Amino acid sequence: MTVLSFPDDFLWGTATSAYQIEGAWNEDGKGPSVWDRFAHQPGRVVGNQNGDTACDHYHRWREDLDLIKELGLKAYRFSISWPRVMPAGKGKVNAPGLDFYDRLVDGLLERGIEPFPTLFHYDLPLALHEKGGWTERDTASAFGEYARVLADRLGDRVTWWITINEPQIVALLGYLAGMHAPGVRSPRAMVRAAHTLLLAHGESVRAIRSTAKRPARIGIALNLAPVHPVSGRAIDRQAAENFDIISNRMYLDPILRGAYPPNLWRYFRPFAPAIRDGDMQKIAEPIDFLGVNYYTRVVVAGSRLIPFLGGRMVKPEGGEYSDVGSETYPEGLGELLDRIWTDYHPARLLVSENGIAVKDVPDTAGAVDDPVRISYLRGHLAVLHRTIQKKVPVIGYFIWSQMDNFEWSLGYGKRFGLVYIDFATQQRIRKSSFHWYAEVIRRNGLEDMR
Ligand code: IFM
Repeated sequence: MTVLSFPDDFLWGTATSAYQIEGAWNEDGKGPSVWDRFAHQPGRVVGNQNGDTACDHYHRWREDLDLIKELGLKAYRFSISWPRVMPAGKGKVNAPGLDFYDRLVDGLLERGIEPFPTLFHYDLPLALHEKGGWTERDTASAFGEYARVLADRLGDRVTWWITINEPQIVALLGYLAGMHAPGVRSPRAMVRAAHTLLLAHGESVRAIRSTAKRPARIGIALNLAPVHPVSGRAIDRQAAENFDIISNRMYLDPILRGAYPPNLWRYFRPFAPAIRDGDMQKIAEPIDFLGVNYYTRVVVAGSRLIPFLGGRMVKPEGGEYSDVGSETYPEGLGELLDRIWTDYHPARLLVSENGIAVKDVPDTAGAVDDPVRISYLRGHLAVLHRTIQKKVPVIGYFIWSQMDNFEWSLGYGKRFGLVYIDFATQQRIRKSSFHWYAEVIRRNGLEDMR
C-alpha cells in the first residue's frame, strides 16, 4: 500500500477555544465576556444552553492534555480567554487567570507538544463591549496591551501565536446578523468592527514581536472559502464576486496587501469606517503564516431582489452535508490554498481548522464510531497532500476539534470532536476518528485510497 507522506516537520494538530471548552466562567477572578452575557439571555442559544461548564477543561486540563499526548499531536491550538487574564479588558491583570495558561503551556511542553495560543476567539471582555466593543478603536489598543501581557509571561516558551480567530465571523454574526455575541444588528457596526479587529491584529503582532523573549512566529486565522456561482449566468457570477469580496478579500487584502479591495466600499459606502493615516500599514504588519480555517465552499445564486450582496447562498443538489448543513467539498481546500498562494504569497500557510459536525452517539458498549468524520478528514488530507506536492508551503493541519464542545448559538448538540464528551458526566470517549488520526500522525501520512 502506498502512503501519502507529509513533510518531516509537518505540524499535526487539533484546535479548541476557551469559551467552548473551559467552563469556570466566573471562577478565580475571571471577568464576564460578551458570550457569558449573550448565552445567559433567553432565546440566544438552542435550548438556552451556555458555556458556564462546557467541557470543564479549566479543571480537567491535565486529563485533556494526556489525551492530546496519546493522540501524538505535534501541536495544539487553544485560545486564551481575555477576561480571564484581564477581567476588565485593560488595566489590572488577574494573576490566577494568567497562571492557568502558564500551567497549560508548561503542561504541553512537558508532553512534547508545541503550544499554539490564539489570543482572541470571540470572548470579548464585557467591560470593553460596554465602551463600544469592536466598534471602538480603543479596543484595538486594549488588545495590544493584552497581547503584551501574554507575550511577557509566555513569550519565553511560546513560539507560535495566532492573534485573532475569524474576524469575519465576529463582524458578520456578532455585529450584522446578531446571531453571535454581542448580538448587534447594524451594517455600520459591522464595518467598524471589522476595521477595529484588523487594527487589533496589527497592534498585537507588534506587541508580541517586541515583547516575547524568543523569536515569535505570528499569524491570524481567517475562515475562508472558495465562492462558486451556481451557474455561468452573469448575475450569478456577479453575486459570487460580491460574496468573495465581503467574506474573503475584505480580510486577505488588508492583511497581506495593505489595502481594502478596490470596490469594497461600493457595498458599504454609507458605512465606511474612518481609516486613519497609518492604519493600513499597521494592519499589514508582516506575519509569519496565514491560518486558514476551511470547512466548505460557498455556492451563490444571484438575485436582483437582494440588495447589497445581490444573491444568496444555495445548497447544490446531490452533495453530502454535515450535521450543521455544510457541504463536504474537499477539493475546495486545494482551490483555496492555491489561490491564496498565487494571489497573496504569504510566508507560510497553515490549515488552522478543518472538521465536520456529525451526529455521534455512543453504542451500547459505549464506543463512538464516526466513519463519516474519518472519510471527511481523509478526503481533505488527500487534497492537502496534493497541494503540498505542488510546493505550496503548508506547514500544518489542525482538526476542529480536539473534543466535542459548545458550538456557539447551536449549543452542545453539534459535535466536531475527535473525543466524545458526555456533557452530563464529563466522561471523555475516544471516537474511532481519534484512533485513525493517531495512526496518520504516527505514519506521518495516510494510505492512498485512489
Ligand atoms: O466552533 C467553531 C469555531 O469556534 C470557529 N470555527 C468554526 C468552528 C465550527 O463551526
